Amino acid sequence: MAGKDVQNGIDELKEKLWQARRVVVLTGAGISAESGVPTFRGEGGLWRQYRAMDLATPEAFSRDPKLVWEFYNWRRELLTPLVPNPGHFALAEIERRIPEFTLITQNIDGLHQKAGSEKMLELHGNLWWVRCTGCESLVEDRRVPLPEMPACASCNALLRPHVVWFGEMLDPRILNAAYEAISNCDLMLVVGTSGTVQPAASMGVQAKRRGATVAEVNLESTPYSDIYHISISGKSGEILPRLL
Ligand code: BV8
Ligand code: ZN
Repeated sequence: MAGKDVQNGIDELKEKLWQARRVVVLTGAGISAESGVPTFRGEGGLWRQYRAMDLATPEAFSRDPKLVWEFYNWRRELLTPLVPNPGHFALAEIERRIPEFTLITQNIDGLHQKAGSEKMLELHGNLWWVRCTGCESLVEDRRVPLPEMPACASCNALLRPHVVWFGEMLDPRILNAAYEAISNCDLMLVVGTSGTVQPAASMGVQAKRRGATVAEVNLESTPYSDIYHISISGKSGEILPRLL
């Protein structure tokens, strides 16, 4: 996308953004890429000879919980020194200026919270929280790495990462809150997601169907780039601050 088109896209999006009352933003791995977090489908998405998709499943965890915990401990170690980038901070600032704002993220890295985002929904859970496979107790545990085969403090059953694996249902309360926000927004901004994973991938189209203006900010084009009203190609860490 030539610089002029990018600037036109930004100008058009800016105008819509600052006249909107209700804004929803959906983010994916791309918004954390400039913080050094490997995206799922980029080359960084690999760990040893595994693809993230093969390990982020309940089947992988029941077959080899030790291997799956090694994968999540690797991500926890990798994330520890990383910090939010200007794209995260720009969204936190937009949240403060828009009357009704909801951030919906597919990411589990916690960088939005670190950047000051508060009105947000984590569709796929959070890497820093663990849940007991026995008593369902849910705690934030920032030890890096976690002990091998971590056990629940109260019932001693095996803990699992508090994330949504492929093939698992999303938390219905979180999903309903996301659909509520999407159904009533004036503008939806979709940032840094390849639009591969459901149900998040369909949310932009759902917003459009309900009459919202939908804009995309993404490094590459996606299956939705020609469907949304505005599509800006570039790095979210460079584009989003230009909206302020
Ligand atoms: C569900 C947590 C109902 C774990 C994640 C066939 C078989 C099996 C399942 C399915 C199937 N067909 C559909 C499904 C459902 C499945 C699915 O969608 N599969 C896809 C892959 C086909 N979905 C589910 O299973 C969901 N549950 O549907 O429940 C159900 C239940 C039972 C039975 C039937 C139905 C659960 C999905 C949640 C999975 N968990 N994460 C973990 O992280 O370890 S998803 C994972 O992928 C991350 O959360 C990530 O965010 C997400 C999506 O990826 P993206 O965020 O889009 O990242 P990606 O790398 O793909 O793209 C990055 C983009 O950024 C790129 O476009 C790139 O160009 C761009 N970019 C890069 N740098 C920048 C940038 N953009 C801007 N600036 C930059 N600097
Ligand atoms: Zn327990």
